[in-house]
Amino acid sequence: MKKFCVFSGFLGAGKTTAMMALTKYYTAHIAPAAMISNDLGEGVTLADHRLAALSGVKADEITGECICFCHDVLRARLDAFFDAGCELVCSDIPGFGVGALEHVYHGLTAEGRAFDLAPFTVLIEPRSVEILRARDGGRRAGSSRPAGADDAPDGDMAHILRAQLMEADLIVLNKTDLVSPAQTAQALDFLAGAFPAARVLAISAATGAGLDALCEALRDGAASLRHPAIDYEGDALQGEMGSLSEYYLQYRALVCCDDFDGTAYLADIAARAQRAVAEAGGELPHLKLLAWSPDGDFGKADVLGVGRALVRTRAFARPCVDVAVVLNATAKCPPAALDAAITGAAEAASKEYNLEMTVFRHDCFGMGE
Ligand SMILES: Nc1nc2c(ncn2[C@@H]2O[C@H](COP(=O)(O)OP(=O)(O)O)[C@@H](O)[C@H]2O)c(=O)[nH]1
Ligand SMILES: [Mg+2]
Repeated sequence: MKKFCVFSGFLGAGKTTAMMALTKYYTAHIAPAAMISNDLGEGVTLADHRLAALSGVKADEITGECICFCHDVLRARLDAFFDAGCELVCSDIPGFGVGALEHVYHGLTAEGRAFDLAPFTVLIEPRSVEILRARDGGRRAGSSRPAGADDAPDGDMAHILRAQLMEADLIVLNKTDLVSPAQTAQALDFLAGAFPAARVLAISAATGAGLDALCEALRDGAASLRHPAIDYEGDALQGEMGSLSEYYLQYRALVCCDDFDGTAYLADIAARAQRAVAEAGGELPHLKLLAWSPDGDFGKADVLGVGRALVRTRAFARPCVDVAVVLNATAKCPPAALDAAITGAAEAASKEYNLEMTVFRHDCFGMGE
């Protein structure tokens, strides 16, 4: 069997973490599987792929372009994995993924393909379900009103969340380890009622709960290739998408002492960036901070919003002597202000920790540009 699966979903929902967990679980219990990290930054290895590679997962990346618009590159990556014996390959979508059903699934199908498509999968975390529930304003299942035409106020990205979920064949509620079983059941109920065309299931990519059911759903299920009634060009959706900016910074930091704490350094950058974006009046749905040393040790921190606690995803096992650092962010903030906030945070923290930065890559642009 050769099967391809898109993992869509909001920033920070856990797509990369879930694809890593799925790939490992599928390979161990069903058949060889692999993952592709897709990001818009060009030329260098980005945080998600570096994380997967450091974690020992069979992984590749497509950078500089969305898989929506580079089917030749995507097909070449898939062929390489399928030729190597993989039976399932999953890929995420950069940014927010809205439109991937049309561009990737329908596009590949129209061109002809020699592999199957697994259910179009959309990840969501409990907190985002709460946003939708709060903004629902009495709208109920089966509503004929298209996404983007609801009453959600600006700023909470509810139009993007809703449009993503409308594309789903399979909705995966992730991070269930952070909520109670009753809250999980309530969130699943809401999702099943609001998006009746999709199957819903719950997992925790962190603990592995529910991965067996997810693997079975992808192995046994098929893409419906529906055409959901999403107002892709509508002002509300376009406005939300156009308000986002992408940020990339990759550098090497030379360490001057023998007790440098890489984990604290990442947390320091994260706190400064979070504060600066908040002061600029922006929102920071996802900032990824990954650093690794030549011996393969690595640390990772994630910011999932200006008002949310920093997530210390992984701590360094040892003091570092020399680290490579990748910062990737998507933010609701004009590019110049975002650039100043995050670059300023990295520079200030590096000064504080007495590190000399050698920058390899630095880029920041608005998604609406
Ligand atoms: N508690 C918890 N955290 C998770 C889970 N899945 C992902 N995360 C964390 O959520 C943050 C964002 O995850 P990531 O996979 O980078 O999200 P992506 O932007 O959708 O690819 C990271 O700090 C992850 O460690 C989960 O199942 N439980
Ligand atoms: Mg990711």
